[in-house]
Amino acid sequence: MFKVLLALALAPFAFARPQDYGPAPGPAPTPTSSAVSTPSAGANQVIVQVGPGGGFTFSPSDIQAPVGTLVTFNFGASIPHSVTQSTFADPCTPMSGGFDSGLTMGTTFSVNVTDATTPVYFFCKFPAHCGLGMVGSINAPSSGNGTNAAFTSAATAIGGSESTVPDNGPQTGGVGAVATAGPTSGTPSVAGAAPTSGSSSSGAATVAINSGLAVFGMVAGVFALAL
Ligand SMILES: *[C@@H]1O[C@H](CO)[C@@H](O)[C@H](O)[C@H]1NC(C)=O
Ligand SMILES: *[C@@H]1O[C@H](CO)[C@@H](O)[C@H](O)[C@H]1NC(C)=O
Ligand SMILES: [Cu+2]
Repeated sequence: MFKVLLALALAPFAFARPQDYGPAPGPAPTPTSSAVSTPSAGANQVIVQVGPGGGFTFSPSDIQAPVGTLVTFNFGASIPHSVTQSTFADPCTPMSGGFDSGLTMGTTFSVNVTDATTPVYFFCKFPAHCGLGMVGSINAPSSGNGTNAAFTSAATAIGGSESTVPDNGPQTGGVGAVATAGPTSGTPSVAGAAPTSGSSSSGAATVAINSGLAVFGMVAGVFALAL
């Protein structure tokens, strides 16, 4: 009886564990961010929540980040969004040569800041989201022409007349900030620790570690049953 209880007690741990690090709805993302920044010794990383709380926003949306910063977008699991590079002049239109996560959910997508003097503007291509103000920027000027606020106003001015943008899947590259891979499954908590060992493998490491936790939990459950 005890063995069975132990197994039952361990089983939920195995499957709940990755979820512990998932995007927390409402005002709870603070533990996630601190869990992310603490282990990433020396590595510059900014985590951006995509559509937090079911809203049409990037949080934060006005990102200031020096060269070498990995800006990691954490896509929630509820509805698809994208982070698609555009231009100040055309907020809701993909930029030629820009990065694009493609529509995705339950994944992370990272860009590396390669030129801090070039403002990087981006939007979500899910129909209507850009016109609702689902846009953001990296290293936009804080005043004068090209601010994040002006960019957001330009997007909401387009509003319902936003044209639908086809989704051709992820596009690597970018201007001012560069993606080297498409979105990867997993949580950003472990990706936060990964930049020290490289960029493109961080998502894979996340999946491997989460799978490892699940396997550990299952093995522990089996051992308990065998006792
Ligand atoms: C980001 O790009 C810089 C070069 O601009 C490179 O030195 C650095 O290793 C890159 N960081 C990541 C995490 O890919
Ligand atoms: C305003 O800033 C944007 C983004 O940097 C730039 O593309 C545009 O040319 C600027 N316009 C003027 C009038 O300086
Ligand atoms: Cu969206």
